[in-house]
Amino acid sequence: MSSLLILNGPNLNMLGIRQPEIYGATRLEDVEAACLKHSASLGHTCQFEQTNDEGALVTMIQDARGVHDAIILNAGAYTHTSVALMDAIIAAEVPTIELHISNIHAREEFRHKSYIARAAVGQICGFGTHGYILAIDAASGLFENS
Ligand code: CA2
Repeated sequence: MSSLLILNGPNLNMLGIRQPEIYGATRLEDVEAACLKHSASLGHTCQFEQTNDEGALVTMIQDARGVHDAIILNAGAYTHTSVALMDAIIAAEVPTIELHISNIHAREEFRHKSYIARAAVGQICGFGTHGYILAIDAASGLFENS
């Protein structure tokens, strides 16, 4: 059994409440339920968190070392700005999958830059909230190959 940590950054608590044309109509609590169910079906445990606080995300990534086998990170807008999150992923040495609901490469130019991408195993974006399920499958593949 492997342990997954799914981290959600700023404003993702608004999922399903505002801007459904970009982020869909599914609420974050429904995404959490689907992630816990899918992880369990693959035999993994899953902790699901959301915070608007960059420092709290850094601490959660640091604390994952030796506790979780993989991190799935939707860092929200911090993706495009945060050297601190990039450094935390590198220091934690926990394989991290970068996740975005929208296709950040098809949006405004400032969203094309990702500091997370430099430290992540890979990136999933543009598949809506189904991306969370795809990311769990990707993490599961990492466990099989390790
Ligand atoms: O597509 C993604 O998952 C993003 O990480 C979402 C971030 C955005 O800044 C990134 O460029 C791409 C924004 C999260 C805000 O989520 C909201 C959801 C519903 C309503 C308002 C904001």
